[in-house]
Amino acid sequence: MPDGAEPMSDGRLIVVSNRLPKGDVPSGGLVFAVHEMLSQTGGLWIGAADPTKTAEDGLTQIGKGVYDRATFALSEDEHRHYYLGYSNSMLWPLFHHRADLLSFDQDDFDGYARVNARVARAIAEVAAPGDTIWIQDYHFLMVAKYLRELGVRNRIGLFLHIPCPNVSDLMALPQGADLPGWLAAHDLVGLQTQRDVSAVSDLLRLDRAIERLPNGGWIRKGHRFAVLSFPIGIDAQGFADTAASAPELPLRMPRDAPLILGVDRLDYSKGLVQRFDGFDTYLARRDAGGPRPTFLQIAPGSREDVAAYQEIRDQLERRAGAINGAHADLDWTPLRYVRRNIDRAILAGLYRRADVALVTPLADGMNLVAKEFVAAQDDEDPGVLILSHFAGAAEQLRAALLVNPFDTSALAEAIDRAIHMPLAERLERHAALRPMVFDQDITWWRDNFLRHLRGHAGFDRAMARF
Ligand code: GDG
Repeated sequence: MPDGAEPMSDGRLIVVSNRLPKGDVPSGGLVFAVHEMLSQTGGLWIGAADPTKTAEDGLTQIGKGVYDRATFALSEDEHRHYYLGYSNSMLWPLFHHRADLLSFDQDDFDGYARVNARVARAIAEVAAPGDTIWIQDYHFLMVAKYLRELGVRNRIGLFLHIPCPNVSDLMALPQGADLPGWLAAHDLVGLQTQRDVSAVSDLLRLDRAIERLPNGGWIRKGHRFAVLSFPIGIDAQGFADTAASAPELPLRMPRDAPLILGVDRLDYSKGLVQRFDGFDTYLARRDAGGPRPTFLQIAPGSREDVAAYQEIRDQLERRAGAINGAHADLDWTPLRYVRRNIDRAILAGLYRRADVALVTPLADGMNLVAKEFVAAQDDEDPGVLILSHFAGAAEQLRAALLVNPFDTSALAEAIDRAIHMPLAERLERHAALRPMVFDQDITWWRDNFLRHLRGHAGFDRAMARF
């Protein structure tokens, strides 16, 4: 058992994430996953309140139910520095290997540290011995460190939803040398892929106070911790049911025309410009008498206060206009670009109707869209998943058509191949993908992580796993 941790326990689960669900049905990868998890286990979910003029310590309860919800306060200034600044203009680009997009500002880091310290104080106040604390994502990398400084000895886990930086990325982070120490304050650091585990192992070696244990775990100043991969899943059965009973789709296109679908938060990490370029190349090369596909890209805007997001939005709008300008006809609009948020049931129906899904991020922790597409398919007549090597999901979904998203020509070829793929090959690929999505679902992910964190499976055995 790791030092400094409470023994095995079944206390309450306390989860911290930046966002809490606004209404009853949350949208977005992380929020939906945590909602699914706490709906079954109960517990307390802590997230950021809407920014106000000033921010005070403590938590405000905002909902009681199967699980409780509470917010910590955030001033407008802190929102700018902690959320838009350090989290989304420093850590997000850096962890997605985009050091060219970093914006350096000492006030951003100070705001981040201040908010992380406030969250730690709030948790320390409500956590009882035996409670398990599960921190979600890159917004709270320093919370465990502050909790330890406050004397909190509970089990603390971190799950990082995004990819891990490599050693050379980290050199661009002014606080890079401290990151291994922040990670080491947890009992368990969960990552999406084995690739991320290797990257973090390299980072940990940068800190001389950290040593590798013979059983595969790590130790820093007497505190043992583990770093393991837990690929996140979806509620596959629930999503499959929603897709199979989806309402009629408001799509205006011939029934037999192929539908190619992309669904992404509008983010530069998702490879949307390269994807549009790949489709453009496909259109330029296609046989005039061949099928006339529609590529429907759904990309609701996010983080619109960050300059890099405004830029990618402008760029996409220009590309979409140019592509349709070059290839559209009186009775055919090859590219449809929808920036509004689509209802989840309609979305599920679109996945099912789609013949091809284009999931081509340049870097992505996991990518739930790839799994949702597989879950939504008709098992007798499945569509084809085109998946980037750089999505974490590619480690599990080997039977997809794997592509290099930077290679426009390869993307165009994959689209052509997917559109023409015979039923036998589609069935074979789908049969290999399906169990990865249905067996390693959201419940599997949660149970797996918590079992390792709480030590029921034996912490030493857990650490020996890799
Ligand atoms: C982070 C990591 C990791 C999208 N548009 C609409 C809509 N969506 C839903 C999708 C999917 C979710 O949003 C997006 O999840 P992703 O996993 O693709 O990406 P991120 O938001 O970047 O999530 C990622 C994830 O955390 C979980 O660990 O997989 O790598 O970056 O569920 O369906 N949903 C609705 N309307 C839309 O228009 N209803």
